[in-house]
Amino acid sequence: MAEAAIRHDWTREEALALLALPFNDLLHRAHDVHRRHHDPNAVQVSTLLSIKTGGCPEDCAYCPQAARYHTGVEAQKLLTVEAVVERAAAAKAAGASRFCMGAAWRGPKDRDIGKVAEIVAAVKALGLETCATLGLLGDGHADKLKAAGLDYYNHNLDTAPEYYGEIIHTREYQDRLDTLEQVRRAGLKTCCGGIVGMGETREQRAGLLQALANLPEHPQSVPINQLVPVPGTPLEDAPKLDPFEFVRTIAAARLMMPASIVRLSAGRSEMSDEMQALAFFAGANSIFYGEKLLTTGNPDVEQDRALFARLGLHPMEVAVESGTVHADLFAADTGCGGGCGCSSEAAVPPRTLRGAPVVIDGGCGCGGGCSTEGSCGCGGGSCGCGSAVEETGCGSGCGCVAA
Ligand code: SAM
Ligand code: DTB
Ligand code: SF4
Repeated sequence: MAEAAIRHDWTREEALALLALPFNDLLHRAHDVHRRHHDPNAVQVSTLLSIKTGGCPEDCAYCPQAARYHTGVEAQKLLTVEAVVERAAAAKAAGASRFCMGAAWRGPKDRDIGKVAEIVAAVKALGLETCATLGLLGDGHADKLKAAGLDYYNHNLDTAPEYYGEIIHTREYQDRLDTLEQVRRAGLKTCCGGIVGMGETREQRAGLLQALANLPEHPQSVPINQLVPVPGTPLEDAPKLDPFEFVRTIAAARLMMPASIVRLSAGRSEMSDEMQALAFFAGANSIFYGEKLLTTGNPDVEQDRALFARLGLHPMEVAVESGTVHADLFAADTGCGGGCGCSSEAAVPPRTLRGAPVVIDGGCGCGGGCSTEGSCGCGGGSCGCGSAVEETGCGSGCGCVAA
């Protein structure tokens, strides 16, 4: 199947025409393109942590962390390296492959960047992909973050250029484009999307997608957030968006940025399982995983594990410097990679990679009798190679058949 063209010349009319297609036609087209570019059953799994909460001087009308709104979010200082590492390790153990760190700043000061770089390096050392969202970047900031091991920088366009002035007055659209330029120049991957359900029109949703798709490079990751209306913010009473309109936005994002990972981002707590399933069908292939976003709620891990199992979804495999990591939402129950006949095994689907069985080394601890232990020879976690052990590529000298 041929891949769809990667275009940067989308007109507003074209984007709007996609959003206006009959729902079935739109979903059919989006799902077709999705299958040509992606494994339709693989979903990238990221966990988010607010490393510096609240007290932000900006006036983003959706944001519970803006100091000027009375939302009950208390301002806190930047977390310590140790505190962040503890949360990142827990996220990894629960099955996340990327750790995204957010700070309620207009942008980091020079003195902040060194501290965040230290945090990024420590999280990266756990074998996780790293992402940060710190606001507008100053000279040299992106390079320093890249040098520390940052993989992605998240900076959203948020909405269409012509609606932006209704939402934010303390920074310009162009400021955002400038930060995105710095991110690309530093060789970081871009995570850039927006929010829908802020009272914008369909044409303005088309405008957001047009602005994203016509960036010099499509963002590798495109978060589509549904507004989480927080009491105390100017948008607390924004009219609720029709769920089909949200799914249409995901589908159009998939069609306009065929190779990008599209994240079904904030707002999942308010979505039914059926709506999320439609969004995955329409081309979403990433989620935030874990009970909290930055300050608001997200589905709990058990709910997401159950949803993945019901839909036959599996976490996307990601490449990190130490090899390939198979995020495994299910293994986290006992740390066992499955195949051992333990009580949680029923929840562990069989895994293969390029046709070969995959052994997850989670410190199995199942007391032996695990069929995969026998073939791997690593004793169920004593091989010491870190995270995911593949029979075909462990490379750690642990004595497994392929080592
Ligand atoms: N302060 C930095 C900035 O604004 O770039 C980083 C953190 S900020 C919270 C990151 C993004 O979260 C925003 O650009 C916005 O898209 C999203 N966001 C914030 N509040 C939200 C809400 N109530 N609902 C949905 N998305 C939200
Ligand atoms: C993004 O696009 N969405 C995330 C992440 N990037 C930083 C943030 C969602 C925040 C939702 C409101 C809150 O939890 O404070
Ligand atoms: Fe501050 Fe970011 Fe919230 Fe805007 S979105 S108020 S910049 S934390």
